Amino acid sequence: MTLSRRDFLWLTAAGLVAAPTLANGSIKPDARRLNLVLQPEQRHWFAPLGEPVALWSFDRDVLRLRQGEAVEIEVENRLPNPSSVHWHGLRIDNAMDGVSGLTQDPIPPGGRFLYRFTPQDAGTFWAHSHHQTYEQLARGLYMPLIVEEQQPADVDRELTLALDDWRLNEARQLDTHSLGDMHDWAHGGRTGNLLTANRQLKPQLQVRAGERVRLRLLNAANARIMLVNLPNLPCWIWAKDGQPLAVPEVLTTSLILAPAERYDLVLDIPDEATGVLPIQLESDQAPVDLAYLRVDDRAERRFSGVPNALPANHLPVIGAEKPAHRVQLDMTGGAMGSLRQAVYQGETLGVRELVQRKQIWAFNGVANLPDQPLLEARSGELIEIELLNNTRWPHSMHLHGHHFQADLARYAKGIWHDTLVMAAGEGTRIRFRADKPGSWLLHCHMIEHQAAGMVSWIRVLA
Ligand SMILES: [Cu+2]
Repeated sequence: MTLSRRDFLWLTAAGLVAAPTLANGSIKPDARRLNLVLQPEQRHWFAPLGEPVALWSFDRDVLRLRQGEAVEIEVENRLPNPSSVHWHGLRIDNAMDGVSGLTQDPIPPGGRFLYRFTPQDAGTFWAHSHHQTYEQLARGLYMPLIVEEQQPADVDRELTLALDDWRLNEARQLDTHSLGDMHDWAHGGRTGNLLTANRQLKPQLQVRAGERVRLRLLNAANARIMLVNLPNLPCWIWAKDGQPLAVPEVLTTSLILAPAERYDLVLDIPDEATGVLPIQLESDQAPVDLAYLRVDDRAERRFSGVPNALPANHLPVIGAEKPAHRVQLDMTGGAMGSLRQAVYQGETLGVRELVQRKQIWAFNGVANLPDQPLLEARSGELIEIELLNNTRWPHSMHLHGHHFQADLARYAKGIWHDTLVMAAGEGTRIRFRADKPGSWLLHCHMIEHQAAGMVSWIRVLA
């Protein structure tokens, strides 16, 4: 393999991250430079009477980047633990994907890492820890990431809601004692007892009657699948996982928002709306209010009727041709499952031994990251993976570095995903074209399931 000068620059940048002064010297003049800090946070959810809740966070609420604009993001780790940052849904170089142990070493406490990339796709993404993720996500180490279109979209206002589900203990602090709880890991993952939107309790977001609003929704929870309701609001799905729908789809039921999924919605605030309009989660009992749109005023209506599609991003085309690679991914394990044994770190183990090693799920009979990839493809080849959820649980399957299409009837044909929720017992074929060389994870984003075995990877060769 020959290296171009550009390749060489990437390599040196990756190698120099521990020394910021040297890293500074390697900045390309056209890249926008940003700093991000991973840090402890005190969140005053129960003020003025309660103690603040200790979380971990990025030092900004939302990261906004621009499509096609190169950035160099220096991440500084001021946490007591190592960490790394995954730019979920961005199709960037593998070395920048932020998967500790696979694409980089974790950033030690006090350390820095320089991420350099150019977002190709405009849309709604997010950044989150990809080191000890079940713990770091539960502590709040994530942030919405918006890549702006080159032309502003046809709306009066844009809002973002990052939804989360926290588990607090009786002292109203994060329940860290139950991190790693094997019962959670074998069942539906770690669900919580406090729901937030943008890390706030039932925030009120200002709108005006008559406005068209773009609402970006992210499920940042470890494991809770959320059914989101926007009662009495005319609403269309504009994009899923950062990729616009070719034809916006009217939303008539609640929206299934699984961990790590994002939707961009278009809402028309009725001309006669007043007061507060709830955004709710369906639950077994009464719906739970997550946030409110507070109608403060009235605007002249500028937009009505079915919205135009957002401009499509330039994704590799999925043709009708025969895929170069066709593999199955047999998903097994978990409570009430039929897993009897699995290979873990090269050794075949029975269920009791697996549980001792905190493993209880398997892909193709292997618990956790196998030595060999699920498949090896060349850049440009079409891949088909048949995902078979042979468990009693839903799963939210995420492929790194690529968007894919699935043949599930509940999605319009041609919708792109980087994360796909599958019901218990469900099967689907996903198709995508191998893009950038490197090692790309495929895992469940109900993140305890990943920790307990549901993770594999593909290798893309140049
Ligand atoms: Cu899962």
